Amino acid sequence: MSAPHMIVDESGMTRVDSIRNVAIIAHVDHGKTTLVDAMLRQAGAFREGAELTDRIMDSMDLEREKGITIQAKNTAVRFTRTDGSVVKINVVDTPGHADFGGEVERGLTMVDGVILLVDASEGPLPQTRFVLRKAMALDLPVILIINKIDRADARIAEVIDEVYELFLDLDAHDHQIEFPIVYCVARDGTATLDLDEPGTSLAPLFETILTTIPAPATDPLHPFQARVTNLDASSYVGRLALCRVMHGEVKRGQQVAWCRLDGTVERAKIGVIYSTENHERVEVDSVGAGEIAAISGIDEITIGETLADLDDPRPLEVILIDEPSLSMTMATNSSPVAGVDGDKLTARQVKTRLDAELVGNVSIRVNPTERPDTWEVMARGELQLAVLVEMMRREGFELTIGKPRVVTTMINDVKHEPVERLSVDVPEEHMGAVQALLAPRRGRLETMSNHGTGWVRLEFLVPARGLLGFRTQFLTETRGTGIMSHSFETMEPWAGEVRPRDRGSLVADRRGMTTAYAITSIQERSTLFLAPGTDVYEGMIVGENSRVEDMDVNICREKKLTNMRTSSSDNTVPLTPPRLLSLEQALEFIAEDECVEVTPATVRLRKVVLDQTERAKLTKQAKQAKA
Ligand SMILES: Nc1nc2c(ncn2[C@@H]2O[C@H](COP(=O)(O)OP(=O)(O)OP(=O)(O)O)[C@@H](O)[C@H]2O)c(=O)[nH]1
Ligand SMILES: [Mg+2]
Repeated sequence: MSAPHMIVDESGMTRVDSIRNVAIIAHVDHGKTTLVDAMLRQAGAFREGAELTDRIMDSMDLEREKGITIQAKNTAVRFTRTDGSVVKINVVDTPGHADFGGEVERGLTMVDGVILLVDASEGPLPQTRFVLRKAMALDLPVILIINKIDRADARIAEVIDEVYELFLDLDAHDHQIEFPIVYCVARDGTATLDLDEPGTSLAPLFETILTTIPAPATDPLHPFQARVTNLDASSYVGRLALCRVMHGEVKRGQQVAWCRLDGTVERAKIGVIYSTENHERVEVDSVGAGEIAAISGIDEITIGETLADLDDPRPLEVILIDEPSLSMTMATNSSPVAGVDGDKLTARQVKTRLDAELVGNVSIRVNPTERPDTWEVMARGELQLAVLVEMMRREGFELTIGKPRVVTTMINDVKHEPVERLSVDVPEEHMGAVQALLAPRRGRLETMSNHGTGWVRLEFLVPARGLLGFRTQFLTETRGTGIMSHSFETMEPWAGEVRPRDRGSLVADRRGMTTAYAITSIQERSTLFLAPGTDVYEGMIVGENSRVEDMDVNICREKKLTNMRTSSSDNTVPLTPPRLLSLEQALEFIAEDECVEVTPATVRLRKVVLDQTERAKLTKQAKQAKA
């Protein structure tokens, strides 16, 4: 590695001019990871003829399957200036889905500026607002990229206006509004500063990064200091602390001070040091100010701690991130068919796994409950919870997951709840239906814009509670055409009652195997979640009733064998295909007294109380208590 190039700027600050640290932030799917691909390609990260995968940074299985980024990750590309000097640009790719916002907050602590990327047709959406608000709070300089300008429905000028409006809405200072704009087609790897001149490479973007994102500032007299911003594990060296070095330098094997979150300072020895080159880690002997490095050797280090000079340890302040807004219970599997296909069944195994998750996942919290086999897991949203559960079932766990609930807090003795900013795009004719859906959920219409294409965009502020289970109804009401997204906005005083699901569940009344015969008669009154030939047990939810109440059904009924054919049309009643629920949909669907059984092979919905007599008793008691 070449020696860092230091300069002293006008204000007398020393800067590491051979480095730039930048994060790419945006709403989901606007093209961040695709842009990182193109940056890597053009920086010569891949050998000639190497097989290239798309979205190379989305390396987790679930990221590839879902087509979204879940964890923030960093890459580094080298850019040669016209004078021949080389600059290393560390790029942090962040997730755009609101549930993984904690990753964005963490990513921002590593960088000196951001690329705010906005889709040329979709414009700013709730998560654009969320991430920009976070970047502005840290006063990070912004480069605006309008991406996907190749889209036939691109509306570039309008989208830029919307971005300016967003900045004003977030009370931006003058210097924050003076951002450069780069127009890109990330998929083709092109960028231009002038729409009349189509781009041919990303060079204009690299140039803009060098001029807009300040080189890392450092104090040459300050003792060594590095902030731990992320954790990773390596099978060779164990836990890795991802650090942003603020001042000084650190060498392999060096003794340092480890300033812990609890305020204590311990002596520690640096193991191996890795620096990022392209999308890979390479071992280096030392790292200096401004760099992002992965350091091994300290097995219990966690996010937010500081590595510092042994003789003059100065801890950095701990960066707080938003609290989780949703919680659910996670317990061992208590269904009658527990243990059939999983191999991690005990409370101790669940606890150990949750503890491991807490170490690297800063936006999750886990609390004990009064039951030794049950925990309360708190996260930013349903998808984040579902991703954790999905990872665990793939590892062999069997679990019982309770209904997600919003997390409330007391502010000045008043109960407050999280409120989300919801944006929906729907064909004009469905506008009324969407408003009708949101009214009982206490949604307040904030803005409405009509792009003159037959589609409207509505923005609401809705208590997070009101959005639980909303997506399914929204898709039904808009005939599957509507697009929605939401992101945390603020805490507000409790809004009062929100109307729950207006349909009950169909519940199996015995253990057995479902039959086509029983299903044909039940399907007229309901939507079924499973096909004939499925094993069920008493208390398992098999479908959605068309009425508000739950209904116990015998879905295993066999046709009575008689000598006479009762009807010639016996086998002609067609079976409606079942609505198979994904884990997320199952979590959305369940009511207060229901839960989801998750095993490596299946997702089943069930009543918390399985026995129908006992359940009927409880329902009656609840009714009496209400009256
Ligand atoms: N037409 C067009 N499509 C693009 C362009 N850039 C990206 N896409 C497509 O947009 C989709 C989303 O791209 P990603 O790069 O995964 O988006 P992302 O912002 O990383 O998404 P998250 O990480 O989940 O927030 C992919 O299907 C890309 O192929 C572009 O310049 N033009
Ligand atoms: Mg991505």
